[in-house]
Amino acid sequence: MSVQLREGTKQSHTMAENVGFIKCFLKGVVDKRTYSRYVGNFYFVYSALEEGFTQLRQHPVVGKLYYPELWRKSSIEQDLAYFVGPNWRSTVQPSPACQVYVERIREIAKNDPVLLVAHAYTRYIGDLSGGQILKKIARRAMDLPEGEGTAFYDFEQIPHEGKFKQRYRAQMDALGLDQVTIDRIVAEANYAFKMNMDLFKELEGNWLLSMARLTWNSL
Ligand code: 1FH
Repeated sequence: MSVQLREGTKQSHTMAENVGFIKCFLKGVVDKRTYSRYVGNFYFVYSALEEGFTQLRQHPVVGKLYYPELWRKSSIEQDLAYFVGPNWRSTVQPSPACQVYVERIREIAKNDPVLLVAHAYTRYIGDLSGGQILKKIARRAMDLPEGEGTAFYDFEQIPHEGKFKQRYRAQMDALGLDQVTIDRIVAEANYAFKMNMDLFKELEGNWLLSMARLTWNSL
């Protein structure tokens, strides 16, 4: 199943990399305001995902992928405190695309739990793969001091990201799922990629506004 997930989402990955906000992010053009919206949305996404895995800890399939060392909620809380300030909880809100994403995670946690595997794969394996590159870019783009605002990318309880990914893939392969279920999970992973893209697209609009505002203010 791990191979089918990788092959089956390759195209979605390429598409996601090509969203304007991400292209700019990769070039190092991102402001703190847009970035805190980005991380803020992920606070709600990971909260829903991790709540789902907590509730389903005893589930015969989903319970086998219970790895709290992957969880991002508390690291994102640290980053939001840095970017937004101590009162971030009263200001940070999920965007419309974020609400769709969160609702989908809640719905499948309730009605079709095996599909949560697709969401964990898309985010966590992605975080473990591209995270270190994104961390460097974020630090450089926003001129962040060492160790500030990048907790999102640090897996303190996972010393070897590559080894952990291998273990995780092996665990997915050992779930013993039938082909119909695997196909449904691959389809859900592509939907997860699409919802990520929708989040990035929203930010693209916000980012353009921020840049216009900056330009205006410096005239
Ligand atoms: Fe990725 N990704 N990713 N990625 N990614 C890799 C593998 C995965 C980037 C780099 C890499 C996203 C984004 C970016 C996944 C999900 C998501 C690998 C490793 C690299 C180097 C390939 C390997 O091991 O052979 C970069 C750079 C990104 C920014 C442009 C977003 C779209 C994630 C989904 C939401 C997943 C699931 C994998 C694992 C594949 C596998 O099964 O092996 C990214 C795009 C990040 C936009 C932020 C914004």
